[in-house]
Amino acid sequence: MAIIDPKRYTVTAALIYANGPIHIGHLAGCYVPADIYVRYLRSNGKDVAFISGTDEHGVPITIRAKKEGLTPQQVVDKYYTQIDESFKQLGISFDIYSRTSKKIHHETSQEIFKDLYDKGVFIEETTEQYYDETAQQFLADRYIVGTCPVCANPNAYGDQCERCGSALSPTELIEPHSMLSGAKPVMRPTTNWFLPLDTLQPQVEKYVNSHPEWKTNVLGQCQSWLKEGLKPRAMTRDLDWGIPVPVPNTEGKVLYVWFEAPIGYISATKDWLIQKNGTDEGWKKWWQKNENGAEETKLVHFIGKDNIVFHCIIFPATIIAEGNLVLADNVPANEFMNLEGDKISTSRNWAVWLHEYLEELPDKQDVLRYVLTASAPETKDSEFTWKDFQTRNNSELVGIFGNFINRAVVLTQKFCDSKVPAAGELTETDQAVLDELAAFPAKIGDAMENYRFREALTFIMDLARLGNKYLADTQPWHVIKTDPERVNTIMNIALQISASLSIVSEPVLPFTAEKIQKQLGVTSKNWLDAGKPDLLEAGQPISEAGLLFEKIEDHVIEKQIQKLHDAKRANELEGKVVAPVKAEIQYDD
Ligand code: MET
Repeated sequence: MAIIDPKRYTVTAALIYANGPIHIGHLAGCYVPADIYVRYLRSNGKDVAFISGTDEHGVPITIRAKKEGLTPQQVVDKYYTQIDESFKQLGISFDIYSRTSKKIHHETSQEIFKDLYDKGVFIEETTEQYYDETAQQFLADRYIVGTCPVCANPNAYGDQCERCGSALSPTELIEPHSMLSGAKPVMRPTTNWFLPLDTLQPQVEKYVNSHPEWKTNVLGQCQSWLKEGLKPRAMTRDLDWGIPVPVPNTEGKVLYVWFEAPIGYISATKDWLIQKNGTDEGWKKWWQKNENGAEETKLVHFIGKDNIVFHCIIFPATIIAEGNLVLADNVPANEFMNLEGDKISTSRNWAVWLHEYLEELPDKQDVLRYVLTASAPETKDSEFTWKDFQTRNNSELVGIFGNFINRAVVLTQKFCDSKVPAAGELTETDQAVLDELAAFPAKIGDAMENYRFREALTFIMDLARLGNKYLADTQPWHVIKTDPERVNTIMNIALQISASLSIVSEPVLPFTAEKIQKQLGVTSKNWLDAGKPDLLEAGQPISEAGLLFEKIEDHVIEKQIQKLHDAKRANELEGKVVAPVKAEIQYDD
């Protein structure tokens, strides 16, 4: 069961591999919903730590380094900086954006590994793995190339064929050779430490089953793994990039990236405290049960669907074996967002990149946040198209939301001397609108608390619609000729709705909310103040109406679509096949 009324919230967003820039799929799947949730909690006065950072180890980093002719360190430095910067610009309000290459993370994950090792949790096992005698190293699946047994593609990888999309294991490849030296790999014994997921399965199962409130897509994946039966999984790897195994005589071995990466959330929390207070003291309250063994911290992991098994099964198994840490209360993973009818793909450059968006469409952060929330893949895969982006901006943000606030402000300037007028006697219409207004914050909040951000946004837009309808029904522009007193009441109410909108829309549209608050002089950001009929005091000045949203013209959209067509053509010329690529799903490395 979900924790009721926790003392604090630890909210994490996936530690993305620092091997490429951020695209809209990452944002819609994980980062925008996480930020909305956290902003909502903060507005409710909750004690929150919003934790994220980059995952800087594992095979994906080394592959990228090879591709770009850089060292793994150069790759992670480059992408960390870029990712951190673009998240900031989009207003993703992390308390800390850390990196798994930091000393604090190496120490924390080694400590946890050592603790489990000393408790005898791991099984030591020697297995046969492919080894490159020329390069003198064991080969990760991705480093083995050969002919696909399914479609005869001569360049299939040891984990997948990119031509036909089949998932493979290296031993299935025909004529395998090493990507590092071209040599034929040989089988060699190697010893690694395995987490006995099979023996931990009953406890993991109990944990998953105690959360029937989780999203069905998340529970579905968990159940299918559990049904198949969990198998021991190696928590160390033969690789030269990563965190050394803290056990004697283990040169050339590092911690499995999926063992240490989720621990990165804990290290990032420590990093945050160190940066804030000079010491990591106090980290336990965000990650451990209290002295009576009760969980009073609500831990929520925001991730994309490719990370479900790691956050709902493997990391919990580690936590269960460790014994002191809290388990996630919820893992509201989203499905994938597609782009213009095709799967988003980094290798095929089929994506809308955040850093490019921010540059090419400046000051439109909230438009992107809005569109990605309105069409978020909350229950199934969804689709981003530039036409939809344009329509949502022009008809919803400009036509409904911006239009309402703008009218409220402009009419106040015109009819009420740019001040909040005092309300007089209320009509039935006024009272009905104020009653409706009062009910919105709880309704929106309920959707937010239950991770239904699309629904929350629909309600927010309904509130803007309510404002538009109120102005259309009361027609202050006509009434002004006969009854200016009545106009004062109407504008007062319209401004109160606008003020509430600035609070409840803030989680989704923080830049816009800030502008509205400045225009209207709203001082409260407190969710509990939203819906009140007297949020704004009579006499308070209203400042110039700047447009909140602008119409996006066709040529802007056509340019973006053209860019995607160019990418597609370049792929065709390079002979890249348009099969969904498992390499980007990173089930395992
Ligand atoms: N690095 C992983 C990814 O990008 C996420 C790790 S979350 C602990 O899929």
